[in-house]
Formats: sequence, C-alpha cells, structure tokens
Amino acid sequence: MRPPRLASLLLAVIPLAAQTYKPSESNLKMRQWFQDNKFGMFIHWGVYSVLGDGEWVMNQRKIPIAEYEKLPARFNPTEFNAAEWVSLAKAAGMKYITITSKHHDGFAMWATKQSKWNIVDRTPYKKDPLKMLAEECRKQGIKLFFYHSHLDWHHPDYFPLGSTGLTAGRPPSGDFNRYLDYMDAQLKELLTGYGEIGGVWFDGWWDKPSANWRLEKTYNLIHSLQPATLVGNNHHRKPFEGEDFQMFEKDLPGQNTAGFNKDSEIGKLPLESCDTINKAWGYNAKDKQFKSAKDLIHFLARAAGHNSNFLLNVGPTPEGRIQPEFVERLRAIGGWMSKNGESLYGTRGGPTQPDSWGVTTQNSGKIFVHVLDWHSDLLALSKLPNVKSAKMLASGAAVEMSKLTGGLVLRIPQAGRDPNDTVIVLEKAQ
Ligand code: FHN
Repeated sequence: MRPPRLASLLLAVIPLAAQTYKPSESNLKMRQWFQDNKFGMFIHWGVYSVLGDGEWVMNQRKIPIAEYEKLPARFNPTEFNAAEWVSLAKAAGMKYITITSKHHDGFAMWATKQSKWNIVDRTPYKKDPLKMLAEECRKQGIKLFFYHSHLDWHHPDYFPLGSTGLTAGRPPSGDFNRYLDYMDAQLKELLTGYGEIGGVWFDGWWDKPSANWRLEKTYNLIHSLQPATLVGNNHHRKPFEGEDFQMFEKDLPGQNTAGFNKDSEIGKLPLESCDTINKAWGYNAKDKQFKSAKDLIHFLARAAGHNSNFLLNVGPTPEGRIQPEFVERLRAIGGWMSKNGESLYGTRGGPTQPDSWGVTTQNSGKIFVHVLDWHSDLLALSKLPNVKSAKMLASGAAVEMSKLTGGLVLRIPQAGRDPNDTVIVLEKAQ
C-alpha cells in the first residue's frame, strides 16, 4: 500500500478554517443607518395572542401541540391595519420596525410554502400581515426587520430537544439538519418576497447552546440574498462571526439587572437594547404594569448615551390592535422626540461617562447633555472637549457655564426644564 501523501494527511488533520466574514459596503452603510436612526418598534405578535397570556403561553401552561393547534381557528385579526401601525411608529419617532415572523411556537406569520403551520393556511383571516406591513413600511419610509426564532416548539425535526418546550409533545427523534434546512428555506422566502429587509433578529439559540446551528450557512444565505441586511442574534453572548449588530434584552449594554447579560460582553458592532412597555412581550391582557412615558424616554436617552439603539416593544391584541395604553405612551414619546430628536438621531455616545444624573450624546459639532435625574442647579461634567456655548435645546435659551480644565459646570435653569429629559446643547469649539 502506498503511504498517504503529506497534503492529504494535512487535509485530514487540519480543520478547514472558518471563513472570516467581510461585510459588504451596503452592509456597512446599513450599520451606520441603524446607529443614526436610534429608535425602533418591536412587535411580538402571533397566534399566542389569542390566549392573552404572553408569547410563552404554550410552554408555561404546558399546552401540547395537538391542543395548541386549535388556536389558529380563533385567530382572526380583522382590525389589523398596517398603515395605522406604521404611522404610530412614525409618530413616536421610530425609524424601523422589528416584527416576529416566527416565535418559539413555530407559527409563521406569513404565507410560507414550507409548512401549513402559518397564518394564511390555518386561520380564518387567511391573509399575510407581513406582506401588508412590508408594503406599508416601504410607503412610509420605515425599515422592516424580522425577529425569527431558531427555537421551535412545534417542528418535529427540532431534535434533540433543548431546555424549553419539553411538554409540547414533540416526537423523541428527528433530523436537526432537516429542521435547519426548513428554517433556511423560510428565511429565503422572507428575504426574497418582502422587499428590502433591514435586519434579521434571531432568538432562541440559547435553548441548546451546544447544538450545531450551522449559523455560518444561515448568515451567508441572508447576506447572499440581501448583503445589506443586518444579522443580529439574541444569544446573550459577545457577537459571533457573521453578525452585524449586538442586542441586549431588558438592559443597557454593560448592565445585567434582568439576568440575560451575564455572558454578554460588549463587542464592537452597533448596539441595541430592547424592552417592553408593561412586563410582557406578547399580548398579555392582565399585565397592567405599564412603564410611564417618562421611564421610556429615560431608557431611550440612556441607551443613546451608551451608544445604543432602543427597540421598544408592543404586543398587539388578537384582533390586531395596539392597546390604548401603548398608543398613549408612544405618542407622548413622539411629543418629546419632536422637540429633542436632534439630541438622538445621528448621534453616538457622548464624551462624559453615563451616570445616575443622565448621559451625553454627540455628533461632529455638538454635545447633548440629557439631564434625567438631577434636580439641583449646578451640574459638573468631565471629559469634555473645548466648548463654545451652552443652550437649552428646546427653547434656545442660553445656559450659564463655567469652564474648568477637562470639563465644565453648567447652571441649569429651573424654568424651562422638561419633566422627561432636559437637553442642553453644547457647541464644540472647532
Ligand atoms: O424568549 C424570548 C422572549 O419571548 C422574547 O422574544 C425576548 C425578546 O428579547 N427574547 C427571548 C428571551 O431571551
């Protein structure tokens, strides 16, 4: 027998190096667009809304698939009006919408051809809301992102099972690669039939972190179909190869009050924090613990001060309406944004470290001081470049300032303070 040649030996022992992802020019532009535009609407909407108990209801109430499959017959969102949703997002000052194409229950909210487990084939509604939303977003100049769950409590090939959905009654065998083919085929539909897609927001990887999710293949597929589409994955870790932005759930980057971010070191990609208005993501009829508009404006400003976007969630009703408590808060945020938007759009995190009093944001010529929790008159700011002037952003009234080495002290007038966030604009000396 001839000895194996060195080249074949090497090939056998050296694993093929993973390809390094090089984002396209259009993708880099989209990242910049994303960072400039700061504020998006998250929409958790699916067949679970029928039970009015959040998007995890199948798992929480241990509903087996056979029972859960009765829900679509009761899902008839005849009041859904894409134009109203998009206009509401715009009125709040939001520039993009991220909607659940598929959540963990596997139910597709569009006319997929890969399975009948979808809104068109299984519900009396019979229409494709994502199509209508995509069309309306295009008309109104809002970018559309899809939230897509890796995790699937319904698909028979999601095997081995992960850590959730264990009472769904899925078969004790299955071909995970076949499941991933199915998921990729669904993603291909979403990236070819719904116009320009701003991003894909994955979730559910954490259900089985040691599985081979073939992420590279899925990410390559997305980038080959739409190179500009931003890929993000809510795996609660530092970004993986092939991703374009990093998200933080119910916390600002670097914080971990909600428990999701114990392993999520901040990477170098654009950042996004997401949160809910009440406690729930999907519609929850009993959850009345609404954050105030002021709380939400604070989160938005603090996110920007941490160099991050804010993706604020609504969970529409099974009829297709966004509940009045959400509408009221979104309009109030929009009121503040209409006067203070300049302090967020097109900015990045400012020079002064975020602190309990507030944060700073900046663009090339200006620094915006967001006074959030500070009630006395003098406020000292460090790490500032040379500044020419200080004014109230909303009124243009001059603000007294006193320069120190490496910083300054502002006297913030009591009159003209905004109860949500008083913004003072400092003009940088060129
Ligand atoms: O399990 C999901 C949850 O339902 C929701 O979609 C949030 C949104 O960030 N993410 C998951 C939990 O990490």
